[in-house]
Amino acid sequence: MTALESDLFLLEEGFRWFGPGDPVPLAFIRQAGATAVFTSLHQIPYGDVWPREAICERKQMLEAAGLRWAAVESVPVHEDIKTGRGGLDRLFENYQITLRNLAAEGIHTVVYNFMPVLDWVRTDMRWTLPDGSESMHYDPVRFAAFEIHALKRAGAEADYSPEQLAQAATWWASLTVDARDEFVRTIIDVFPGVKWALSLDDIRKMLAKYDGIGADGLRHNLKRFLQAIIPVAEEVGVRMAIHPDDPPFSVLGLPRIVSTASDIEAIFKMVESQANGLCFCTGSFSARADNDLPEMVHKFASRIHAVHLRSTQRLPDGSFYEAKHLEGSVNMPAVVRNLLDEQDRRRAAGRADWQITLRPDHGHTMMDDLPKPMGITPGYSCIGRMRGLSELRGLMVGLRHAERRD
Ligand code: DNO
Repeated sequence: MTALESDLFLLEEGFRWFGPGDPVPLAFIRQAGATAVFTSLHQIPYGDVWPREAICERKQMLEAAGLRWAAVESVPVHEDIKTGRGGLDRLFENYQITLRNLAAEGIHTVVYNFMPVLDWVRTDMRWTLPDGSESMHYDPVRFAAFEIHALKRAGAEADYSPEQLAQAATWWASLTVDARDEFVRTIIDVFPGVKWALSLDDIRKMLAKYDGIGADGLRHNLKRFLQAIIPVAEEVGVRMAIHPDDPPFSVLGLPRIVSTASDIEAIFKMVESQANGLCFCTGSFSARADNDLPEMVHKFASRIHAVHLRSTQRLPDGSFYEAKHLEGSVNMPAVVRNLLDEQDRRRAAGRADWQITLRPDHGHTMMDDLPKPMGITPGYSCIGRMRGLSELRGLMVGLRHAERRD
């Protein structure tokens, strides 16, 4: 805890780290002012047990750098669990053992998502802003070009207007073969921390596994997962935090069930337990105009176990880009106010785990990071995230001082 954090009871400041191969070293994270880290053992294949020794080794690595392992992001959920096919008993058991091993090492917060096939989706990882820094952008027209002209998904046309279809065709026709390849990579290579080198055919095969599943089927499979996992999480004191869909609407004709306030309510009801909670990601939720973020924080407060703070700017054509952390469509002061209030409630209740940890989610690629090759995971440049974290820290300090004046 920094002096500021302990004096003003700010939210704990975290930073994501992709492990020893991350071009951003732990020393930089500490210099950015963060005290906590969100990390994962990316080297372990989805569905396998995380051995206790490997967890311990990572934890010691962080502690040697003066940082705390605040949350695992993520213990990935195997696709067979989402589609409900294959040897589920073994997968559930492995996940349970992983939770036990994490708890035994003192790691009590686990982020995961239930997005089918792809994790997050953008159509441009290097979208230049007026100041010359780079952001990430999602444009439905370009996504239509991907689905229709590259992936050739049957029925994809039905998800777009005639204008969008025409624009997509024109844009696709304007690209060289190399530009098309690069664009396709942008869309399908988005699994944080791993490079799977998936092909379009792999994506087609993965999509086919969701044939006939639909939103109800996916909910059923999430409920089955929660019923298997949450009792163990409760027993060992682990808090599971589901990450919302990014973007929070259907893509590739796939169901999305973690996009709105009513989705979250439904998930909480699947298994009523404190251990069945949420990673509140303002960036993901904010890409939808009907999500009232401060209200959602207020409503779900007690079940928020991890926080990602960033903002998106929605544009009238249905596209959005990742804005500066305090700009864009998110009312960040109101969100942070409500989070501080929740943390105060937890502290007043005498809870040992009162501290809520945030991380600045994504940042712009800017300054000295700009000329670096794509070794930087899109969105995870050091300087841009440090700027975001600094702005968020300033916001928290300002809110705390305003309270003291009242
Ligand atoms: C993107 C991230 C997500 C998130 C996972 C959690 O930058 O917010 O990839 O880590 O969806 O499981």
